[in-house]
Amino acid sequence: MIYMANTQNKTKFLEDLSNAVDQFIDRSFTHVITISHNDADGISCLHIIQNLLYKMHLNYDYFIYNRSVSWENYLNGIFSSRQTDKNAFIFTDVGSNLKELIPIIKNRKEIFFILDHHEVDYDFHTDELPENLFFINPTIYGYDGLEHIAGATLTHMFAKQVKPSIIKHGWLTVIGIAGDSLKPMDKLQSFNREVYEELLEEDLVEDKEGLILFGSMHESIKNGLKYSILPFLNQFGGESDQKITSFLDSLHINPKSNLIDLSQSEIELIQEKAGFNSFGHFAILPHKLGLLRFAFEHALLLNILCFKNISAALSIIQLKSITRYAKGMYSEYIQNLSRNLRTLSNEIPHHETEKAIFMEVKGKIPPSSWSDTASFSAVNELFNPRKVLFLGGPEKISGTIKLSIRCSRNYLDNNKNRGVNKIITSIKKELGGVGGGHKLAGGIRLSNPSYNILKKRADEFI
Ligand SMILES: [Mn+2]
Repeated sequence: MIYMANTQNKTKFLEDLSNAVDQFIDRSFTHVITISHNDADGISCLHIIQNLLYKMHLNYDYFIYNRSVSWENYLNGIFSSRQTDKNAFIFTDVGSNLKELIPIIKNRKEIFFILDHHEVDYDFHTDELPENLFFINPTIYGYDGLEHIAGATLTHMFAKQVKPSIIKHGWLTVIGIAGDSLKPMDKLQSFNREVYEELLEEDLVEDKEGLILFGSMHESIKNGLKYSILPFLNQFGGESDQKITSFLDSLHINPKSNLIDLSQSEIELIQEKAGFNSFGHFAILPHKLGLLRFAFEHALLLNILCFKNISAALSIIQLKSITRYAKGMYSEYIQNLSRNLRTLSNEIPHHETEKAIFMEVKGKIPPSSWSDTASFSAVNELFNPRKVLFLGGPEKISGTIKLSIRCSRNYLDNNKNRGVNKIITSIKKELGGVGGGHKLAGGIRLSNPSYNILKKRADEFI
């Protein structure tokens, strides 16, 4: 049968999960290779699996995959010439590129476990799955990988079923959830919510409520307002200290007080006078200190480090407090991002069609920041959330036009889930170019003439 479920089938999903767990236990492997994604969710998955394998006294190696090369090239660098079904591969959060992976796996003797929450890249038949592959992906049973289940949530469920004591490492799961969902904890749904509540009951994480200024929860209220990236506050984000200090002075609130120590009445006063509403729940990792206590900020730090220095990302998740190096990276990132979001929110669309907004930001925002600026302007709905955002400009090295393409959740709900990846596919079909992505985010490089056609006829591709 073809899996293209629109209604959720929890029973079937849990059956797949249990089957994979049984196989993983019964086959008593001698060596395991685990491969995970280079982001906060992926690093959390990796550490959950590593803890599991350690508890099982299994030998293992691990690798990080950033999806920049094909699976074939990547795995050729890892596969051993001695193949045996006593060796297992566990892939977590690295995508479900079954079209590429099935032919590779079919020709191997090792046993593969794919734990993933990204959509499968084509309409596959379950009878196509090779016997040495156990594929667990809740999106084929109608779940949404962004809303319902993070990679770390799925990995947590798998690991806990193998060894219940793995729950002690559940704080790792919360980092994955915070990094992928980008939501206050009271907005979690489905498996993310179930697992989070279970961890709260076990006192492995703490849930607090207060003013949500993600990116800066560990800061003073002054810096919180200035450097919050979720929500990005139009009136304060990237503004001068003086403007924010005088606002807080006028409310008789000490600008230096810790954001998380504000009283209920102070929070209400700030929200009322500034005209925004961002009260909600956030997660605290009780055994960590400073910035690392805050699940969202911890996850964001991992995401930043994954791009700058992957080994720093892998080591910081094991540390109790942040290093000076990482702290520097973090502040630089957050300052740049809030400045870029300010720049962008001051601009009017440079070209607009019925369904698209084009922002040409060359010279205003550095190219290395285009992607993140586009992402956070979409999640903050800085542009009409019913349109698709194309942000970018000419890139010197490649001599092409580089575009980051984003849409909002709101957009997907109103356009039958036809998201960015599908738009990119139809652009490539007619105009060429290189690129790809997911429902909410993606990117493409186009020639100048193609870009001009795209601007004129954007609505046809959307
Ligand atoms: Mn993920």
